[in-house]
Amino acid sequence: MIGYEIFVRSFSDGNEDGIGDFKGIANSVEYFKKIGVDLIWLTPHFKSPSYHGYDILDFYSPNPSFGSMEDFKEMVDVLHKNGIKIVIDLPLNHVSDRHPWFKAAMKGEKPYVDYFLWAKEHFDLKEKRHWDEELLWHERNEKWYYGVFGGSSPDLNYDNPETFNEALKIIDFWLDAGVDGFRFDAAKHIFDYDVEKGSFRYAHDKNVDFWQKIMDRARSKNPEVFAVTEVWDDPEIVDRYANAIGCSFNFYFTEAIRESMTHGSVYKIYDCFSRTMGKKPYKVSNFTGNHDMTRLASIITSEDQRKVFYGLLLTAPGIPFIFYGDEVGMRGIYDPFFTEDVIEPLPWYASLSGDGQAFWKSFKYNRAFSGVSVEEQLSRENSLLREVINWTKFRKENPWLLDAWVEDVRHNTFVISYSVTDGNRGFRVLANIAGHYEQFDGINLKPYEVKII
Ligand code: ACG
Repeated sequence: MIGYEIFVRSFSDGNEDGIGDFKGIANSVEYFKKIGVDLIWLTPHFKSPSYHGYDILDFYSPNPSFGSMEDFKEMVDVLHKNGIKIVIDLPLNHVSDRHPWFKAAMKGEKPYVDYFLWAKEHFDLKEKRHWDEELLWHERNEKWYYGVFGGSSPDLNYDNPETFNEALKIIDFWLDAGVDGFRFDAAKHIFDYDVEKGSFRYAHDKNVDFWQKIMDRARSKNPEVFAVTEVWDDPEIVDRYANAIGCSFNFYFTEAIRESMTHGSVYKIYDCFSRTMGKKPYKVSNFTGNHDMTRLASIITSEDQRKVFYGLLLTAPGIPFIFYGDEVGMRGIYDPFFTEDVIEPLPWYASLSGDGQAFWKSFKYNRAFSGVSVEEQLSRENSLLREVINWTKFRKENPWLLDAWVEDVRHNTFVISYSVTDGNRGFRVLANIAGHYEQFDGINLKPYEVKII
């Protein structure tokens, strides 16, 4: 199984309004097959006032810019008929401040007041998030409410069993609509405020228990349901959530390879493969990048080195994910105040114009005729995209990698070497991240070569 993250607005336009949509995704099945991906993750497709969609207005309606519920179901059908699974992004932690629940709560209406978290006297209302300078508490009409992702997205209070029941209803609804599973957004934030102490604190055990119950419900409806968590934290913390949910994004993989390749030494890759890819009770999900970070091609600027990245990604165990456009070398530098830079429309054509091309924003990082388009990448021999396709073919020929693990990780300064096995089958990988010849364990490696023995 190979995953592919799609930012819906930016992918493919099926109704000539310049905005990517469900129809555009259904129209792209041949592309998915060509590049070898068979598990699509859609970023939030619900009704929402923002371009990113993570602040939801209605969990039961698709964003009208992307199509109707009928269009959504048609897309799911087309994907399924072509052997492609689909998971939806589910931000259960918060809603939009324009959601009817929050509006009712602001008016003091029951039961909605208890759907949210309100300040008490001993709370520190000036406290900021631990990773940046954003405030946790927000004031409106002299009422203070909690919103870890800002005032426009108040957190839901899951100490209230009624709120939890709403979450279960949402899970049921979308599984009934035919989706194969979920990407659980902000999984470590469900309980991240200590109301006794009046300060921020992750309650990991309580969060894991929450997800376990959500998964029990999802599995009772579909025993094959697939879910992946977003827990952007140390590998040891990620483990705890992954055990309950069954799969988790391995942020350390993305970070370690980026760092190793820019610094010219594989040490971080060695540390990452040793720490995160041993035998586990869950599936690990390594990925090229996502919509919250600078794009791979803007960090690892050498295409040859990026080919090595794909070699590591597609020989490692679990479920690899490609962020749409990374396969053609899309660029974009993450700016927390302007996140649009990393979610530019996928350039289908060298000229950036033609059927299906999305246009909702102008192109800042991915210009016409810059070599970064599906058209140019498919027509050039030895392009990044052609290499990605070779690696996804390799992956398909080795489906056992899904349940494999890594053993015996070794390295010198430029070469990383590891065995991948499922207990029955296996191979050894040697990858040279440098632009010169290397020798490791008596084996010669060309510049940027990934060798499988
Ligand atoms: C998700 C989505 C994101 C979305 C939301 C809210 C959550 O992908 O698009 O925002 O629905 C934190 C959260 C994540 C969140 C990101 C954006 N992502 O935990 O759930 O912010 C540290 C912190 C992390 C933090 C990260 C951010 O620990 O918690 O992620 O910084 O940079 C090592 C360390 C690790 C450290 C990293 C980076 O890996 O181990 O701990 O992470 O280094 O330093 C959307 C929009 C937003 C909007 C919001 C409402 O994109 O613009 O505001 O919705």
